[in-house]
Amino acid sequence: MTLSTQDFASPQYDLHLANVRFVSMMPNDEGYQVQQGHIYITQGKIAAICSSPLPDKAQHSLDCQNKLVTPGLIDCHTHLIYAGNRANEFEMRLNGVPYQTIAKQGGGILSTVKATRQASQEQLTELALPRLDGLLASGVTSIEIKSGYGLTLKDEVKMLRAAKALESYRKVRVSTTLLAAHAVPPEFTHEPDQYIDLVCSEIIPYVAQEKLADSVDVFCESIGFDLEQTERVFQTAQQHGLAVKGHTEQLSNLGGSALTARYGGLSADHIEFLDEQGVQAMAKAGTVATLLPGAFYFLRETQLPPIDLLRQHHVPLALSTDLNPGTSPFADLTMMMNMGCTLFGLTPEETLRGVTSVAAQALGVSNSRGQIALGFDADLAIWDIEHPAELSYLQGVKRLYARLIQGEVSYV
Ligand code: DI6
Ligand code: FE
Repeated sequence: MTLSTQDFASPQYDLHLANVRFVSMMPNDEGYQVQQGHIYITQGKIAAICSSPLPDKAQHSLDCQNKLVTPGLIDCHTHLIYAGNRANEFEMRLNGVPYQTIAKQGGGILSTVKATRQASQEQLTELALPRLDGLLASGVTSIEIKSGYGLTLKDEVKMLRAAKALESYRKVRVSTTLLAAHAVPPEFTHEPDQYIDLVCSEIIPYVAQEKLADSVDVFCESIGFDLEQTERVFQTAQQHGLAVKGHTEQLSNLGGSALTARYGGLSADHIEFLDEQGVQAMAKAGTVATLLPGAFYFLRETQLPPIDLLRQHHVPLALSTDLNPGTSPFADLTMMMNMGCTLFGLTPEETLRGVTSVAAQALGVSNSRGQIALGFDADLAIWDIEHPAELSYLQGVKRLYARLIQGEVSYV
């Protein structure tokens, strides 16, 4: 099964994916609706979907021999760029020291900040490649990457540039998020408000002007930033035309998700401690709930996100790795689909929506990615599986045949 080039005078399509079975993941579909047919791609977009081959010719054709095609998976919440690792803290936690205590003693996020500040932009990109390769092997075509381990203008910018540079090393689409408000840096330990002044007066304006980030995120938590500080960051982000999202209700209920919703946030993420008021606010604003079972699992949390309430209020559920060195060292999105089912009780169908169409919504790209639909970007994953539920089921076995990004085929 190789890509064959045919010699047609003026082909109407660039690529014909022949004999596919596919799940479109369109919002109004009921169930998976595995369909059979042919997908035609022109200029990186899905130009035709039909049950039998078209008479019009395509320049290239790939016989998929009934393999299953899904939208390319989207990992909508990662901290992929960092230096060092925190295996020692994992060990400390298992010896009984809580995550929050480690953080308060200058470990946790701040230990990664130290290592990340010491690394060059090029080193950060290079260190991220093996982790990125893990995600790509699990079918990822788009990934969001946050800063947040620099906490100075220079180091946050370095992280965002290192993240974007990954696109020139691998076939992947990177969205970037400024998370300067991830932790209070050591220079500001006793003046967190002054750090927020710096974030609002210098870091956000520079990042917006240089177009280094698509969104701005805040860790709204007792070991992060309070509601007032979070709101100042959101206001400034909006003034600079950047979307907002939040790390909210992960370890306690501060009301950060409702605040994120009030600012029209794309997503509120973690949300284990979210209450019904927060759920209602998110439903009203159309804010996506991003579930991160890897962090829940790795921190051995017991408070489950309010999945039933979110369903009742029709809040869209995204699912992501939260890949980071402290709370979710997992570079595999299908493994998160498995954990979404086993730990949070999601159905395999919900998890597939959560890493395709809903993840696209969490990144503000739902009009062009995350579905197999006419006019959408031809970002696809081709799998050696029978049924989409298998993605949430078997783990540790290579099932990805190929990925397509804007119609370009790659076999990793
Ligand atoms: N919540 C998390 O789980 C990550 N960031 C956040 O705000 C943890 C990041 C880390 O521990 O390095
Ligand atoms: Fe996170």
